[in-house]
Amino acid sequence: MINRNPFVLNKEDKIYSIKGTERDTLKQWYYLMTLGRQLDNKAPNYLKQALGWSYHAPYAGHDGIQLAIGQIFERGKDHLFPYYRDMLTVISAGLTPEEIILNGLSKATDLASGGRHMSNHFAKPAWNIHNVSSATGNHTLHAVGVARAMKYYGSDAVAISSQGESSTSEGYVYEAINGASTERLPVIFVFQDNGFGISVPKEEQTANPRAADNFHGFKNLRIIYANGKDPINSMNAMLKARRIIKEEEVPVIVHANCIRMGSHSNSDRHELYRDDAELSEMDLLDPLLKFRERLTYAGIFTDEELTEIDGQAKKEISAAHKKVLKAPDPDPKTIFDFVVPKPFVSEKYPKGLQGNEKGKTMRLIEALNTTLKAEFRHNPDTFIWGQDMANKDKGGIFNVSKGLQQEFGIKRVFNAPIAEDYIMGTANGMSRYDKKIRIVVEGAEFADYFWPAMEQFVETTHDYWRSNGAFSPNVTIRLASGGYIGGGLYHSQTIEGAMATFPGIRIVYPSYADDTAGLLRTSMRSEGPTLFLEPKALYNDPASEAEVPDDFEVPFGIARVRREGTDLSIITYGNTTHMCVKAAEQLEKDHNKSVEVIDLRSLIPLDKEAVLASVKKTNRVLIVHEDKVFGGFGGELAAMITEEAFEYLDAPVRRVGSTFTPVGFNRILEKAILPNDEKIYHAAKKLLDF
Ligand SMILES: Cc1ncc(C[n+]2csc(CCOP(=O)(O)OP(=O)(O)O)c2C)c(N)n1
Repeated sequence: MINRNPFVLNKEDKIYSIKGTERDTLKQWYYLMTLGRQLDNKAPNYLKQALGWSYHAPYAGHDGIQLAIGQIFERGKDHLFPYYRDMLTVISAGLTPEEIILNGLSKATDLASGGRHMSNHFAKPAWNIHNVSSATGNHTLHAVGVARAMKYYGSDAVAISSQGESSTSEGYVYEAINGASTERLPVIFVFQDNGFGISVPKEEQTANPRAADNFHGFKNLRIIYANGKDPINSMNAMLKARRIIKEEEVPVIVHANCIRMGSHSNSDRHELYRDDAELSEMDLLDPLLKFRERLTYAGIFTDEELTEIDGQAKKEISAAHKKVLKAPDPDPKTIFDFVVPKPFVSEKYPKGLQGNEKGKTMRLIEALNTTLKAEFRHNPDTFIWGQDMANKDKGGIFNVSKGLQQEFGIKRVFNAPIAEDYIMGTANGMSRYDKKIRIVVEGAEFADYFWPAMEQFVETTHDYWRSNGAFSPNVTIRLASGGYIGGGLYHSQTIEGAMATFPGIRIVYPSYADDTAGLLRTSMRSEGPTLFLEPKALYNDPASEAEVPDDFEVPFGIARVRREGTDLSIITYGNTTHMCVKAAEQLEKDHNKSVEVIDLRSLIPLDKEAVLASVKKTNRVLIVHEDKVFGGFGGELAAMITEEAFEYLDAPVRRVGSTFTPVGFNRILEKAILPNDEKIYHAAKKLLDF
């Protein structure tokens, strides 16, 4: 039996030729290539038989470069980000036909995702072969992130990212290559150029005939061209890339010329946009046949010997096929498994004390700053980056990160380029290196600038579920949020309403210094992503002051009763918490009404029990938040209350929030748009009178 597993070459100085390569090595390569091609040809049959594999993108024509990527990948050390066409890449890296077919048929035991992610998205997390997105090419950012960790921890591993040439037009690919070049990171970006993005020829996609040429201006970047159809040439190119990374400490693009022998995928018909002449040429250029011809022409193998190897591969596939047909399908009961990892559980404050803690009195900004520092001391594998947040004595535009770089150094505390997607994507990537790593990012300078990072935010919310629990990015995303500063558009928005629609994220929104410290600590010690929204108007507001014990921790999903009452419940969080307390106090004074104020602190997970208990006590409820009423988080709360406590209600559930407009710059406009004490007071009074 031929050993199909890759032998770790790692001989960067080696240069291959047909005649100068050991016969055994050539035999293994041929075996991998014929095995891959037979599986590639067999995949569509599964769909025809209604067994699965409904998405298959054939790789035929990319044989050389894919063999080479898999061969130079060092298992368990390097990190590989294959794309949907990379079947031979992962076979060459060591995946078995059984593992490939399990993925194709979306079985429960599929290593990549247990049937959750699309077929042809191959992965083996235990070997650092990552389960990548369908958003084509966005794993370039993950490769850069993990490479940042390789460099920081002094590893000589490399990150290999693979994609087609058309997806290099995506902005995030530019961000990835720009960043890898600036930071001089060990990444090999492989562009497999088959001339098409589905039906679109590359000349309609990109400025240069070779997409890699678009990146020539980067100082710390090398570009290598390879014949992606030829395994020998491709091996030499990939080894050269490794060699350059070692010697010059710069990232490398390997631009591999390939052909696409088939349609883009099984839902595409290339005869609709390619003519007969072009299609018939594909067969003449078939890389597997060419390799076979070279092996026999050079007298290394006879035709019979190669046919015998074809037969061995066929047998292996047939055995794998039979096994996979018996493998279990995913169980529908498991859909709620692995949405968000279990959070850090506080031993000191298991019930989340309600405000009697003793400690230094601070404002919100100091709570953030001291907790960040304390956690950086607690866990040496903690990092933070963001825009304009760390340069000598300047600790960010709001001073939250003041003193961090001086104490923890520029390798743990640093500025990011103005590229929000890069900030998020490299955080996701870096946390793939080791579970012990914790990353805090300032996701954007103002929450309103976070939108360019949305695609990586979505990615980050998917990862845990999509990988069937194998990976979740340990990232706290801090965002200076909200208005009341006369900031106008892009400086006043609060975005939790939109963000809460994504399963897979925790969202917290404190409004006092103690909760800020406690929730930040819990976020930074937890596995999985947390969106940490900071009401920036309160950073220096004395209203946010509270006593903060040194080691304070606040569990997620526990609301805090800010004021007890019996006549009306106000449910709120963030900036409006303080306004609700004031309105409640005024109602008591003016009308002798007892108003309860519940500060949610954490939106996901939500303390439903506390909300429902309060509603059942007061029978009236007002929901208040700064975000827009239309499409805001309050809509979810209102629906939940009416569904689960309708019989306790003596009045309709009402909401106060901002208008369905952007937030205006002039203070007169801002006041008309955002909620305030007065608006809350009147809405509460109406409900009390109902
Ligand atoms: C962000 C994103 N946009 C669009 C798509 C749809 N799509 C899937 S494959 C593809 C073409 C990609 O072409 P290329 O990068 O050249 O790779 P190839 O499929 O040719 O190997 C497109 C547009 C996608 N998957 N992701």
